[in-house]
Amino acid sequence: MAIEASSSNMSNSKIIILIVNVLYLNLHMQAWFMDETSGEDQRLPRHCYPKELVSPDYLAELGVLYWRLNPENYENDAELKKIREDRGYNYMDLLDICPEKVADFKEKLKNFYTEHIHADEEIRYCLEGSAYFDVRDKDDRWIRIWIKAGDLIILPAGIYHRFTLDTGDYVKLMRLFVGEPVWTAHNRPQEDHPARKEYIKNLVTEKKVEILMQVKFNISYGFPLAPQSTASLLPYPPLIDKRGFKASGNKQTA
Ligand code: KMT
Ligand code: NI
Repeated sequence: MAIEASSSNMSNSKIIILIVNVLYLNLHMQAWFMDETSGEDQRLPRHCYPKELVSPDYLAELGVLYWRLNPENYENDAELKKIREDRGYNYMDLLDICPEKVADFKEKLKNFYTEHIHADEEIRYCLEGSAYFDVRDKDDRWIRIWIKAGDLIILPAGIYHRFTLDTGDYVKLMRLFVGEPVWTAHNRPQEDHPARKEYIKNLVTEKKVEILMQVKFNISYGFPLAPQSTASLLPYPPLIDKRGFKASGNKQTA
């Protein structure tokens, strides 16, 4: 009897974990560290074994932001409208990517999958299908981000990244931009590019977190503020948000 009860409890808790997982995966884009030794097709997931999932918080630390929206309602979506207004995204176009609709498909995909940065944010809203954005983390490891219908993703200026379709071979994307779009890709290495330098400067490193925590501790316990040498690492001025990235520029078209 006791054994029966505990085994049924066990299966209940497994079911709850499963439900929580399903809800979590539905709420969040999935992201994971890639197996970089794998020579598999780039359209395959390329998980490490065992899988190493990446949290939304870690992506935010890299400056990668996302929203889950309703892709069916993109023409009248108040949430999308607000994001566009708040961030100044006054340019918009739509792009279908699949072998049938893109001229020089192979060449384009090859370029998209070549590691690069941009001088501005890269903003993509997936309306149909799915695809992968790969971004480099602080230790230069590849993180694979799986975008599906409803995922709006923002990659910060200066982050090394690349893009590929998955095995579904189709994605419909909305591209957003502040002002006249500039899609120029600067292939790696770009360590001297101003956007790259700015990105690196704003990255919240372990060291910065340590110093920030120390300063918080000092303030809480009435010790003097951090010495001058650490001032440049502090979030003031200019004010930076939790992710360590300043709000995006305010370029506007006339
Ligand atoms: C880019 O810069 O256009 C890319 O990284 C590919 C993303 S969507 C076509
Ligand atoms: Ni790009």
